[in-house]
Amino acid sequence: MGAPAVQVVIPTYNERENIARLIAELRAHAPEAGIVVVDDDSPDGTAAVVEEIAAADARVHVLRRQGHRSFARSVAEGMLWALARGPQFVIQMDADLSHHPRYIGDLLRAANEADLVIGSRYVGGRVNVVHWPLSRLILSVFANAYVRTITRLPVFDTTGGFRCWRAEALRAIDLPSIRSEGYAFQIETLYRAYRCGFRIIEVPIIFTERNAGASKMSTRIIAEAAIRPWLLLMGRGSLRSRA
Ligand SMILES: Nc1nc2c(ncn2[C@@H]2O[C@H](COP(=O)(O)OP(=O)(O)O)[C@@H](O)[C@H]2O)c(=O)[nH]1
Ligand SMILES: [Mg+2]
Repeated sequence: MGAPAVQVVIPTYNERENIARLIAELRAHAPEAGIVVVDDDSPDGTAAVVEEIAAADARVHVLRRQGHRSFARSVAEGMLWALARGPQFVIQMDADLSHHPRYIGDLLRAANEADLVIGSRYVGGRVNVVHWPLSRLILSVFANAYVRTITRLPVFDTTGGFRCWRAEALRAIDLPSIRSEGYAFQIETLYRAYRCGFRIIEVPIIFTERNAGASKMSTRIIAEAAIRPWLLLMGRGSLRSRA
């Protein structure tokens, strides 16, 4: 059994009710993929659930983080762990089944022609979000328009976390130097990929709001995501550019 060509990185915080189902769905849609769950010491025991699954599936791994909780650092650590296993592609996705594994085939197919594929809620002039309260939908649509206007990124879904990276592209954006803590990570990594001149494609997904567990979205996370585009613009001279 060689190392998996696809590694899936899943950050978790209190996803005990979702993670087993997600891994089962992943196995149905991506039987060969490696799966790395990066848990931020969830009080609900998420990591223990994954360890139990990992005992019977050698391609499932859990990274337990301790101390300072950070969505961005969790995803970055998971990605670096995945890259060290020499995959061709690294997929990032949420644990709450909002990002359904049924789309992984679409992401990987598109990845033949791209360096970064975004599973997009907002491609093609449509809003493909199910079961979100109107307030959350307005926030997200506004946030994406805001980020696009400031950064000029030619992407409709700049804040989503369902993405497939070609390993070379993910290596090139220098994950250890990412400064975000929360979901601004999505904007920062996308911006770096764009500035490096990588080919970015969006494929449509239907995003369904979680039905178990709670969202970790917070005012602090929103504030960081609002400031980050300006910081990216100010710092762009220091970024290596292939374009
Ligand atoms: N490791 C880690 N994962 C997190 C953290 N915050 C959120 N997550 C995970 O990131 C994903 C998206 O979070 P979620 O709360 O669903 O955000 P929302 O979909 O924007 O409401 C889920 O898998 C969460 O468990 C964190 O601080 N650390
Ligand atoms: Mg969610």
